[in-house]
Order: sequence, then structure tokens, then C-alpha cells
Amino acid sequence: MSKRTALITGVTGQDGRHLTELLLQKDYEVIGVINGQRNDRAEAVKAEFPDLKLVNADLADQSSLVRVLSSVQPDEIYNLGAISFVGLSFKQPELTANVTGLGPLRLLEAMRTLGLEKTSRIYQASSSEMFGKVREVPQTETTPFHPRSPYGVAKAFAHQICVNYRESYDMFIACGILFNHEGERRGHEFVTRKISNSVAQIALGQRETFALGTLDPKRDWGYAGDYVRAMWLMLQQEHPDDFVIATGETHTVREFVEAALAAAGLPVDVERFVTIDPQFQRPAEVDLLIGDASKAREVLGWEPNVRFEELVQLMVESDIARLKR
Ligand code: GDR
Repeated sequence: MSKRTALITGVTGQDGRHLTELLLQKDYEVIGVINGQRNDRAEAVKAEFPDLKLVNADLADQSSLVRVLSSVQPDEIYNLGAISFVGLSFKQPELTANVTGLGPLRLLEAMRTLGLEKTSRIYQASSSEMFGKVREVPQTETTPFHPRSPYGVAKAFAHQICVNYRESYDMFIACGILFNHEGERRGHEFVTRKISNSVAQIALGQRETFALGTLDPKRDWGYAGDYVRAMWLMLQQEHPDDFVIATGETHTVREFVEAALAAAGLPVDVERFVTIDPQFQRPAEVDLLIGDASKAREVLGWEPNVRFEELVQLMVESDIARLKR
């Protein structure tokens, strides 16, 4: 039997790298989409995964998607590509709408144009940011959306166009509503990595303090390596569906800082190490997220393995080890 083929957009990001690792272990042929004339991250991902193949296309360029899907004919498509930093989406809302919102629609249309809608399966990276100003606690697959950023609005459009195409054209489209997921591959612009890296620098005597926008928001933080398993499981089911992927635990940014200081063996005194800088605050904030992943547990048999303290510890230890190198 020939190998199954998976196409991943956003392959150079945190989830793209975890998913590439998982699918190569499962003996898939993995093809990653990269964009741009010079993409330094493409070099890094190629060095990390020599068996990964790379192709050029862009979620903002329909004909490039048609060409790539036509030549690859993937069994599974994982759409992880997006403008994914909520803070940036306030500064570049139109770009965010185009890539994060319309990108998935372009992929679906490319599948239909090529007659792949009955043979290829697609995973869409939906987000807990769609819940925004939450209408219920905890959030499930049926909680109404109230996004609080251009990013959240774009993700809500993408999610609903996926549901619409699934219902209209009987396509296998699965949406994972993933709550925050972090780890040693997280980008430095996100709060968890900013904290783990800054705390590691303090522990090594390389800095004394660092600045955050606010300590109050609560997030349901899981480990990215656990969450890409859920993506794969969703595409192995008999029927496509939507699934919340979360730990069911919520913590404040302050608690993340406290756990990081403890993990580094520093005094757990947040005010001594953290200053507040309004430049890192957002025009509208998501105050509380906590997901109920019962459906994923029952239907997919999915469970998170890494819990909050362990996640913080693995991030701080990995940053300390990296900075020492
Ligand atoms: P989020 O992640 O917006 O939840 O989206 P992020 O880590 O950026 O923010 C989490 C919370 O921390 C607060 N915060 C700060 N955030 C950053 N980045 N920098 C700061 O200095 C800072 N200070 C406080 C934020 O305001 C926020 O409340 C992530 C992304 O990965 C999305 O792509 C994904 O869809 C969701 O998680 C689920």
C-alpha cells in the first residue's frame, strides 16, 4: 500500500512542527506549505525534519493553492496557517481577515475546483478565541461565539464557512476548537513563552525584570504535543465533526508567572520581577477561557497527558537549557 499523504499549511509554526513529527512517525508522506521569497523558518524546519517536503503557496493566493493541491492530491489537509497572534490582528485587521478568515475558504474552493471534495479530508484549526466574551462556563462545541479581536472574528468566519461547506457539499471537514496550547516550540510573542524565556534569563543572571500587559486574564493552557494528536484523530473518524480540545483547568497569567518562578528556583514574588506595560495590552480582552473536552474524550478517546505545572516546568527547563547552550 502506498503511503498516505498529508499537506500542512503553517508547517513552520509550533503546531506544524509537532504535527510533522507525529505524521512522519506514522509513516505519512508529509508536505509542508511555505510562502514568501525568503523564509528563514523554512530552512529551520527542513533541518529539523529532513524527510519533510516543502512546496510554495500562500493562503492569500487562490491559484497557488489550486496548483499545490492538484500536484500533491493529499489524503489529508491540515490548515494550521494563519496570522495567529491576537495582538497583531488589532494592528493588521485586514491582513488577518484575508489570511485567517478567507484562507480556509480558498482551500475549500480549491478542493472543489479540483474534484477533491470527496477524496481529501481537511482539518481546520478553529480557536477558543471565537468564544471571546464568554456566554457560558465552561465552553463547549455549542457555546455561542462572541469574539473580541479581529483574529477571533476571522476564526469565527472560517469555522462557520467550514460547517457550511460540510453541510452543503458533504465534505469531510473537521474543526478542532483548540484552547491555548504551548510548549518548547512556542513563538516568543505569546505570553507563556515570553514568561518562560524571561524567567530563564533571570535565573541565569541575564536580566532582572520583564514587562507584561496584564496579569489577570485566565486561560486553559495545554501542551501542543498533546493537541496535534487530537487533530489527527479527528480525520480518522467515520464522520467529520467539531471538537473542543482543552484541559478543563484555568489559570491566570499571574499563576503562570508564579509557577515559572518556582520552576526556576527563584523567589515566587511576581511584583519583584514583572512590570506592567500598557503597550502589551489589547483594545478588548478575553478574560476567561476554560474548555469542556468531554466530547473529544468520548468520541476520539483523547486525553491531555501534560498538566499545567508540568507544562510550565518543561518550558522553563527547556529555555534554561537552550540559553546555557
Ligand atoms: P492568546 O495568547 O491571545 O490567548 O491566543 P497570548 O499568549 O498572546 O495571550 C494570552 C493572554 O496573556 C495576556 N498577556 C499578554 N500576552 C502577550 N502575548 N504578551 C504580553 O506581554 C501579555 N501580557 C498579558 C493576553 O492579553 C492574553 O489575555 C493564543 C494564540 O495562540 C491564538 O492563535 C490561539 O487561537 C489561542 O491562543 C487559542
